[in-house]
Amino acid sequence: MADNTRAVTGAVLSTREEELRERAVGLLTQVEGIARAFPGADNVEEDLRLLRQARQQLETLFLLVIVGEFNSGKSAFTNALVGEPIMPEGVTPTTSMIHLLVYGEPGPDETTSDGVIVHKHPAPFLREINVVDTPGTNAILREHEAISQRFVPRSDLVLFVTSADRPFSESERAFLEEIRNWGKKIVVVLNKIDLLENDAQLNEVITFISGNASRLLGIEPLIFPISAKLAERGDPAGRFDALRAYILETLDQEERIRLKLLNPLGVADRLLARYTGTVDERLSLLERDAATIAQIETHISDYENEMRREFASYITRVENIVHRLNERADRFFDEYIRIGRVFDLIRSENTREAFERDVVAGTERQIDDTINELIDWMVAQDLRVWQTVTDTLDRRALERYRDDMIGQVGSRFATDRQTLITQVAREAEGVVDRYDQRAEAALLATNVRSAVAQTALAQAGAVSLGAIVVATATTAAVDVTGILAAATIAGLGLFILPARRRSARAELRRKSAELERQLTDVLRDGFETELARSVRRIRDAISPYTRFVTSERTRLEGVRETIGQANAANRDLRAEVNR
Ligand SMILES: Nc1nc2c(ncn2[C@@H]2O[C@H](COP(=O)(O)OP(=O)(O)OP(=O)(O)O)[C@@H](O)[C@H]2O)c(=O)[nH]1
Ligand SMILES: [Mg+2]
Repeated sequence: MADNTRAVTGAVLSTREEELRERAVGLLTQVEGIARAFPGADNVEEDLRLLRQARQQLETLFLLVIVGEFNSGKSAFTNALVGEPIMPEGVTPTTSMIHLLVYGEPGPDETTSDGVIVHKHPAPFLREINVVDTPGTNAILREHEAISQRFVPRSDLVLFVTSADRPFSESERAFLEEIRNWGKKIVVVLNKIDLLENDAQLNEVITFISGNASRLLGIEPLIFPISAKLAERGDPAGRFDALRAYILETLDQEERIRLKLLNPLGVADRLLARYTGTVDERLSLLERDAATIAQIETHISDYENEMRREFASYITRVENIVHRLNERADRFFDEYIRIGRVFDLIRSENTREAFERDVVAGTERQIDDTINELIDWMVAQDLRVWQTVTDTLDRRALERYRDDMIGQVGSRFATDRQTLITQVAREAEGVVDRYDQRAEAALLATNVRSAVAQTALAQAGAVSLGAIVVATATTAAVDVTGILAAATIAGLGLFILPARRRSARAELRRKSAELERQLTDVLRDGFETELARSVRRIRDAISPYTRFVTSERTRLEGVRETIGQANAANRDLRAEVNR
């Protein structure tokens, strides 16, 4: 052919085949990237090995792999196929390693790094096809089966050898299922037909095999009845010709290349299906984590709402106290700023004493008690929300067993995640255990005080909010009365007193309203700052968990998308190869 470009797989590929081969390599690279997105997961190393092999497999001769239960006659069949007694046969489990038969001058057997024994032989059959004889399945020697299992993904075509005296056993069904899951084409070799008495028995066995294959595995494989033993002796009763013709002629050059190109697609398919499962499992786990975090957020916003609602009632209480103070001050002026009291007014000491007795009264205590009550209540709420958060996290941490039962989530991811939740839960628990309500209240009081100290309300020497309020109110009163005493009365005379009283009251009312407003502002600011600090502390404590859930979800959504693209590429390529 004119467009032949490159010699691989023992054949010369057409441009189209070469292009498909390159696309298959591209797909394998893509799947490799996906595998690497699961660092530490159980199968990743093995998967990367498989993908490397699938890529190498595209460069080698067509690989025919003989599998089946121990003693079914795989080695005898291999010998008959190649036409040389290369493989030892035996009644007990005989073949214990993978044997690769390739064309070449015989020399000492080589063993590859992955434990495959390579035999070179100049048998004509091997010019176009490499043959692999495998250890039997279902032997008492379990590692034999594992070795063969691991090799299956490399095959371009699987010949499944079953023995006429025990066809289609349960272990054969299981092994066939494995092969099918790699997307392999399976051909059944029914061996030892010389043990059957007649054609009726043979037909019975064939019907039994094909019935079970389609019922249990959904496949309809070609079945070639043979006797390897007779074939080895060159006896036509071994019925080897049909099988040989199938392998060499039906599976012509083009068909072999097609099967070879399908090989990596089957591997990609299976790995992608598994990764899809892993991603889905992880995402559903993370979804429940996100629900837990959302639940905590709900607790936090409930807490904030409850705090603000309740705080408003405390504000009202403080406002009422100040309001009553102002009312008393108002009455005080009504009573004191009159001509009959002029001597008291002139001696401002007396006025101050009277003011403190009649107006201020227990205001300082009342305010301070209310503020302390507010602080205690805030501290109790803070502790309560911590307990709720701890409970929520603990419940999630305990759901581990249920989650684990759902499936293999991939060991490192699962343990990382579990460690994180447990850690965060422990930390929250630690906060609850060590919670010192008195110390928290003292801290809160200090914070409120220092917030007040930075405002216009600040009064030198006043340590509590109550003291500040009282000092402010008194100062205002003294200011007002002071004007009267020092300047007005002496300078302008008594006749203007009623007018001054009006303006003094107005001035005091203005100052009182200002005081009330400032006080509310200060309290609200202090409260909001403390509430924000409390909420931030909770969010900080759970943030490692929140960050993990958010970043893993984003990452896995990305991986899921990449898997989707790889699946689509795989489907397209398969359709193209099968065209
Ligand atoms: N009657 C009969 N015996 C056969 C036939 N093919 C193989 N045998 C015998 O069955 C036994 C097992 O043959 P092997 O070729 O070693 O079987 P195997 O599947 O390679 O076995 P393991 O390597 O142990 O998995 C030997 O004694 C063979 O002589 C056959 O067509 N007819
Ligand atoms: Mg053998």
